[in-house]
Amino acid sequence: MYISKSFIPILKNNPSEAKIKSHQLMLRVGMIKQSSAGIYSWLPLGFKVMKKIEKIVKEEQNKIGAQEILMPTIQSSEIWKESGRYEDYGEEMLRIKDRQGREMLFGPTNEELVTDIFRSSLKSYKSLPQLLYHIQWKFRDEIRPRFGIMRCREFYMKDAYSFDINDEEALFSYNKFYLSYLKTFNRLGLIAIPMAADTGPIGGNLSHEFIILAETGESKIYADKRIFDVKSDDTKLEKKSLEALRNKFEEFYSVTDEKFNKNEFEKKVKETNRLTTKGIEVGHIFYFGDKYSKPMGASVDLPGGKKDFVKMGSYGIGVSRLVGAIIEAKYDEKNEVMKWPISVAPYDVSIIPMINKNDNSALDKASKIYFEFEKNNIESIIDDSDENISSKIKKMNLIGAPYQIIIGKQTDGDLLEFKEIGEEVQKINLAEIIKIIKEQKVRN
Ligand code: P5A
Repeated sequence: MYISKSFIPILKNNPSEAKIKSHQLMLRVGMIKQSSAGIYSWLPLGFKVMKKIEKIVKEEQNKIGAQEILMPTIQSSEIWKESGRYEDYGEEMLRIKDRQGREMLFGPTNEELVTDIFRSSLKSYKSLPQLLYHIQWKFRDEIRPRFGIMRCREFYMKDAYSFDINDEEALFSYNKFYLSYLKTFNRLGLIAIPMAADTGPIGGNLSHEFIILAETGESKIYADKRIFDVKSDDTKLEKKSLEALRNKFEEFYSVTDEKFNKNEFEKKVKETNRLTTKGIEVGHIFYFGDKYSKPMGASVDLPGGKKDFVKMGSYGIGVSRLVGAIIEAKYDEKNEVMKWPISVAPYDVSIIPMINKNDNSALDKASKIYFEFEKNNIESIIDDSDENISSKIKKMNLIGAPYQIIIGKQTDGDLLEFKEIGEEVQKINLAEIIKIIKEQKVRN
């Protein structure tokens, strides 16, 4: 992409309405544009990042055998009356009447709709387990939407649902998502810690939030620091291995505000290991058994001829929130430098030529490099404007491609000034640069 042709509306200064760094940066580099309170349009740069996050989320869902579907955003109130949540959900639910006067709503979540799909399609235990997921816009009429896309009214969520024959199998499904979440967040360059959490309006008695640490987070957390050392790499998709993983994490105290108990915390965690801080909830998983299947009559035939209600769980990831969460984790606000993990970076590398009025040689060189990158599936962005080199670097530091090439007067022959954001400049040739970037991309 040439910056002159791009739709990246950059602001000179930080927008004053934004209180946290992710919101500031997203407005500053034109990733999003507010259309009304808590509702945003996604502009090219922001949309690119969100789509890359979505792709990783999908890949990790597919790996545990979840199948993708797509349910609508607008739902009928009927199924919510069956589950009993139509009244309970309260003012957070956006209710709409169609031209026939039917009560509809913009889905805040999909437990009812997916239970309805299940009950009308599958009848036998032989079809179990089933894991279904979709990635779709949700609407929650939050009282105080804030921090840009972090707590907004319309947001993009991956929600998955599991259907099992009994508690034991359902727990196996739950644990598969538990592992897949750790892997997903890891690929996004984040360290997300599973924490025992409240179930709120979704229900059930087993639930974990996945939290990344950030001072600006809205969730208060209490943890034993040693939980950060727990590794999940060697976990297999087998009951025992997954249980062992959960046990490894659960050895260490880690809870959100609602589950916090001061005495317990002080008893279980010695003072030097106590961590009290804030975090951002990027995922949340629930096990609620027959909370929906029972009132909605979603049952299966069991081996002996009896019937039972299918046991369900649901599993959410805030795909749009993750864009902000990654910025909170990676943006160096003081120096105004963003470095996206290469797995989700809007561009892999920025090319910054020093352009003089009567001399196009740096731009020509930049264009050649650009096409060479393209051939190698490396996405680059060239700043072909006639601004001076330091304001170009500033701009590219905000856009946050993790690598930069600067083409200045000193550039001669094959050697290029190449740097990874935050590291020293190296003088190497294009083939070596391509090799470095490709290796990083494969690893992620
Ligand atoms: C799980 C999937 C659920 O809705 N039902 C289906 C369950 N869980 S949840 O915790 O309420 O939401 C899942 C994730 O969605 C993100 N999220 C939000 N993102 C932006 N703005 C909001 N207002 C918002 N509300 C929830 C969070 O990442 C949450 O973990």
